[in-house]
Amino acid sequence: MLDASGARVLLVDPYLAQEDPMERKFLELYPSLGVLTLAAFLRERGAQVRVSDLTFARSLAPVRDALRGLRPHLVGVHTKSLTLPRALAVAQLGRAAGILTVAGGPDAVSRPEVYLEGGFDAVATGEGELTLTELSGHALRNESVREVSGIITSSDGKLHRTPGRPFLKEIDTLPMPAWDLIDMEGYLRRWERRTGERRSAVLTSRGCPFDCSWCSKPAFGRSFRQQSPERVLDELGALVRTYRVDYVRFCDDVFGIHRRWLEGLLDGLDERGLRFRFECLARVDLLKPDLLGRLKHAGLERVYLGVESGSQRMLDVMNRGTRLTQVEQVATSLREAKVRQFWFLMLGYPSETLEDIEETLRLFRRFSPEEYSVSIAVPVPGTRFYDAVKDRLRSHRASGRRGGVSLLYEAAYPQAMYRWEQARFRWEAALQQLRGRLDEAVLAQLRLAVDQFHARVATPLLLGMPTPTRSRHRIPRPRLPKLPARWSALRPRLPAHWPVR
Ligand code: B12
Ligand code: SF4
Repeated sequence: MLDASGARVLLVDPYLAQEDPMERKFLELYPSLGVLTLAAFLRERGAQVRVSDLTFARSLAPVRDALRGLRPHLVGVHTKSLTLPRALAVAQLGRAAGILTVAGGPDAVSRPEVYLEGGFDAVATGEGELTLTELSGHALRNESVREVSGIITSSDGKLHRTPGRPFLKEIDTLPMPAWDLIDMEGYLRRWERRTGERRSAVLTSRGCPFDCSWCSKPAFGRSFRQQSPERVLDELGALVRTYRVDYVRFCDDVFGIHRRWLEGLLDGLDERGLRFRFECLARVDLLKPDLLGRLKHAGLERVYLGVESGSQRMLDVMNRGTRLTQVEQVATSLREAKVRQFWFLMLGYPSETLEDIEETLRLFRRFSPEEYSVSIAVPVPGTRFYDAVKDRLRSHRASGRRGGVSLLYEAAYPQAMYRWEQARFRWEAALQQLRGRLDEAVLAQLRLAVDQFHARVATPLLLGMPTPTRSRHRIPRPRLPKLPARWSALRPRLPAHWPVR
């Protein structure tokens, strides 16, 4: 067994929530399970580990303090594309102190050259537990790390990649995340203030066997390994007992792929009397509608669904492997089981037309999920999508701060068009909120007004067409229910010169 006894290791999660407008708005804060598992693994192998989690920090001061206090042999930095500048700043601190500084995690693996040029000594590829343990031993003994498996280094501007490591076969033996090394209470209090619940994240598996062409899976590729229900129940029990967690987010790429596993977990929750509410991410082709009743009873509150598009053609282009009929079945079953559904939708994927977007909006209208997010497709380095558009990138910080909000490559339509389409989904969601409070006929009129504005004004304008009458994106005028008399004043009045079919 690899050993890191005597090594002092500082792990840094360079995320600064204060600077992330999305986080400030939606407050989706969970500690990085990758960092906490690495920390626990190293500790089990004899290293002295400290975690500098910058989530609630306002500067790099905690890293400076830890460098002075711990005098680590190795600094390991977790990376996501959002945190690139901060990660590079930490690398500079490590380098200035003469400490071996290693980057790992999704972004560094996708573009190692950026991290190596930016001051890191090495980038760890794939699963980090064994690599980091070996690197720590080398750092302690002041040995060269150049031939350690699973890393990339550079010399004379050339990258040197050592052979990768096989994935851990047995993930049941992984230690529980080192929650004690971070401000767990800070995370939980924040959630409690916002939702009244003490929320935490749990991972029951590693990897995903599917192959959606925009998805970045730099750490685990298409491998899939699942912890046993017993191991997961132990971790859940510890969170409930030690931290009084009462809401769990299962962070697996796809939760509950196998029916027997899911049944085992549900049985175990009953047997151990574990009570909490939970949410998870599922695929429409794998969610088991017949288990929804049991899941709801066990505490299932919300399911995140990667619906992505209402156009089957686009789902096929994305290599999603799902059918619209499955979306329809699952959306209906969730509604019947009274489980909230959160749909992820994506606009702006290559080859998508305005008609595809219209189909997505129609699907959204039909099923009106309780929650949703409509993002603009983000080309993440290392994906087939990124490779397809890399010559058309508008920003080198693809998937950076404005990821999902701004258009990051030259797509079929101008950015303003996608922004407007996003606004149409918001409008639709707002109308659905008004259901029950406003008459259906009024809602239909309001919907029609926006659809007409879209077809006759917004689309031609945003696509740079000279006059509204030349719009190619006409929409059929639906048959509307008659307005009750008291609402007739609200009937949208279009300017007299507008073309009316
Ligand atoms: C749960 C999750 C979240 C949660 C929790 C985030 C968090 N604090 O970790 C929430 C919902 C808040 C979230 C938010 C975001 N996420 Co997220 N998230 C995930 C998800 C599904 C699981 C993460 C996880 O726990 N993985 C399991 C652990 C064990 O794996 P790991 O972190 O990769 O770590 C292993 C290795 O990478 C390596 N390693 C990692 N760090 C280091 C460091 C060193 C030194 C070494 C040696 C090795 C090493 O060893 C670890 C153990 O083997 C992943 C997808 C995935 N499957 O990883 C996306 C993912 C990480 N998220 C992603 C993104 C883009 C985001 C956001 C930027 C989205 C946004 N625009 O807001 C934000 C970033 C916010 C943040 N806090 O950093 C992308 C990252 C892509 C990229 N290249 O950056 C991923 C990969 C999803 C995807 N396929 O696109 N996310
Ligand atoms: S998007 Fe989800 S289902 Fe598709 S490959 Fe990525 S993790 Fe797997």
